[in-house]
Amino acid sequence: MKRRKFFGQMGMAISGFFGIGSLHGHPHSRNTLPKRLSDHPISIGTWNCPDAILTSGQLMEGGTPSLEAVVKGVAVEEANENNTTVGIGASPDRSGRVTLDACVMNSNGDCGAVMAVENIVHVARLAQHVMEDTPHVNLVGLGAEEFAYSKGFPKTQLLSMAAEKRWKAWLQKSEFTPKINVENHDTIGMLCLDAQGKLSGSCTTSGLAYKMKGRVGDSPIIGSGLFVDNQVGAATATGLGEAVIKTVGSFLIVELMRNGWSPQKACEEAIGRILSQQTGKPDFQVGFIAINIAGERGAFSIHKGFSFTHYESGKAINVPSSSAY
Ligand code: SD4
Repeated sequence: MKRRKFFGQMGMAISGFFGIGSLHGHPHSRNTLPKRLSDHPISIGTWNCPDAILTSGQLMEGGTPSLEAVVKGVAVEEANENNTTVGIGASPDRSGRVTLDACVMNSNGDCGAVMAVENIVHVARLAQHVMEDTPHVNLVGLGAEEFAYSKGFPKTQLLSMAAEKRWKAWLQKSEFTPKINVENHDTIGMLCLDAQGKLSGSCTTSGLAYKMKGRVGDSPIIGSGLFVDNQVGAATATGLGEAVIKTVGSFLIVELMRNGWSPQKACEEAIGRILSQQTGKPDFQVGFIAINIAGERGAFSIHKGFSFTHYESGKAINVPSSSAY
């Protein structure tokens, strides 16, 4: 039954994608994509990230395009040693290495990503270089690191003393249990819509604390951790990446919006898709945020505790997300 429901829903999304049918007529769909309500820039990010959101929002107010705003915005968290899931100060894998993942996507549908990169703080900017200066989309590991040096990025020790201490304490038991709490989930996914109506996004993370060496989650995977389509909207994810990858969550949300779903209903459906693959209440967290080109936003998570931050009239406002449980 569960499988039938899942494939039924998938079929609807696929038929919309190929243009051989549509979701119009579905209770959550509208007949046309909404028009933009105002030309005020919009910035929205996962979790409580006021400084990052203020940075991107104010840059766009000053005329900076959304891609530059989003990369500079997430850079605030990459440089924040107190954020244990992004950039410098992040938690290492179980072998003690801090490895970072990031991606960017712009209003033309161009994208770039780096995965499992050591010694580089600003991996979202590095992903932008992959997008703009190489014929590729993904660079991983040492290749990405060497590419960073060729672009002038400095080599930086990412493992902070505090993170090393936490890792050594974890080694005592070495139990890998991705917990539903903010300490394990501070990945920043950010979506920006500038005054010209150009949409860009970025997602940057160290992934799950004490992951296996070589593990890559959803955050740098285009379509899973982030997807942007300037005709429709954008979505980004945080939480247990394996669950997001299995349902290609961000792409799903954008496709539902293409078929007339509001960002909120589309986020709820993407969480529903994950839940339909589980028996009972899952012991992991996933949260999505989305905006459409009209500037409407949505957010939904499996469990309580997820929040998002958005830019409004010169302020960054943190709002708790609604959730399935
Ligand atoms: C991952 N989605 O690597 C990331 C983890 C995360 O806040 O979102 N942490 O699976």
